[in-house]
Amino acid sequence: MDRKEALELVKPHLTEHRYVHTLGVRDTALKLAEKEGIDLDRVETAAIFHDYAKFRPKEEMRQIIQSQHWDQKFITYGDELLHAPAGAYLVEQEIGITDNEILSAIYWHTTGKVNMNTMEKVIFLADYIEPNRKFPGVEGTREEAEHSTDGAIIMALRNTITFLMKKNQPVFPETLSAYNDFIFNKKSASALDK
Ligand code: DGI
Ligand code: FE
Ligand code: FE
Repeated sequence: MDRKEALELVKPHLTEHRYVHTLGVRDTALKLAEKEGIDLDRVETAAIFHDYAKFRPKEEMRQIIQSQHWDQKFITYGDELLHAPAGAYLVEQEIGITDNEILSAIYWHTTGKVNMNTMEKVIFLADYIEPNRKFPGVEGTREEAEHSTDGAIIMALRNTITFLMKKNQPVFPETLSAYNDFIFNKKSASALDK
């Protein structure tokens, strides 16, 4: 599938704002992928479809997670989590994407996970730092991403976990595990330690 076709397929499923975000994720993911030395075409496809299910009815997404026997905590830890695993299912069913790495990058793009592969990292981070994102802390994370993909993911996870805790919301266990995993595997001291 070429880029133009992929964009035409995703567009009707998104609002204008979310489409612009998707283009930002695509551009940012391509830059990160180039730096990390991974396949650009597949990263681009994952980026274009990462929020495919964002506006699906919540009940439909819950049904998918139930019928696939996926971790039911995706249903109980907050509705914002539904579109990531549901999106992986729907792009396989409706778009015909069968590449498991692309599907996994979509599945985990909201929560992160332990032992992320490079494509999962690139999509997760690009979603957080793409140029249209405006939330507090994003500037520092963008800067760190210039030096270290893992370092920037630690910052993104920390910001998200802190944000959820301040709002008295539950934190998906795999998100906490991802944070611990990156901290344990951190290669050297960096701006993060200051
Ligand atoms: O879909 P996007 O807006 O582009 O971004 P996203 O897929 O990262 O979703 C962001 C939302 O997900 C935001 O409202 C915070 C929420 N979120 C991220 N990680 C967790 C989470 N919510 C819960 N409850 N637990 C998490 O671990
Ligand atoms: Fe998303
Ligand atoms: Fe997104």
